[in-house]
Amino acid sequence: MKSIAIAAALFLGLAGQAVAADIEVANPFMRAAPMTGGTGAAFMTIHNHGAADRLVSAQAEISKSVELHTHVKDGDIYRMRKVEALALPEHGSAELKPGGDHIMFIGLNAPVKEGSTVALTLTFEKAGKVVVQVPVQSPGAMAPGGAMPGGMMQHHGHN
Ligand SMILES: [Cu+2]
Repeated sequence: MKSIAIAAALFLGLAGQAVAADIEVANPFMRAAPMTGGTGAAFMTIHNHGAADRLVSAQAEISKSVELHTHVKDGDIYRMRKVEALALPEHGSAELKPGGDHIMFIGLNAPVKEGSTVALTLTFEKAGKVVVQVPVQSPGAMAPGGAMPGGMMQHHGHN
């Protein structure tokens, strides 16, 4: 019984990590977003330990909609663009990071405060749903657990 309890604790208790089938989400973070009705963005590394898969959607309670976004170069400017899916190669990973692919929250129901946690459900074509607890960091955070002084790259800036 003891080992079962420990296994359950490991499965449920690891903050910021979720494993469903072959999917493992590491180092999720989101930037604090001050405006109700505004947008927010979340980032993470998704490891795929199985056959090729695709992240096809994301859901959260915090906003009216959640989209999968990437950045594409348009002349000298990088712009965000909605994508239908993010590819996960066989035994590969997808890195969602500022300036690249990300999860976009549109129409926030309330300000998202630094220090809080957002429950995000990711749906994969093959692996199914994975719930990730995403810690909220400073508005200019560039990496999990760290912040870029001065919020050098704002998500809205598309720079
Ligand atoms: Cu976006």
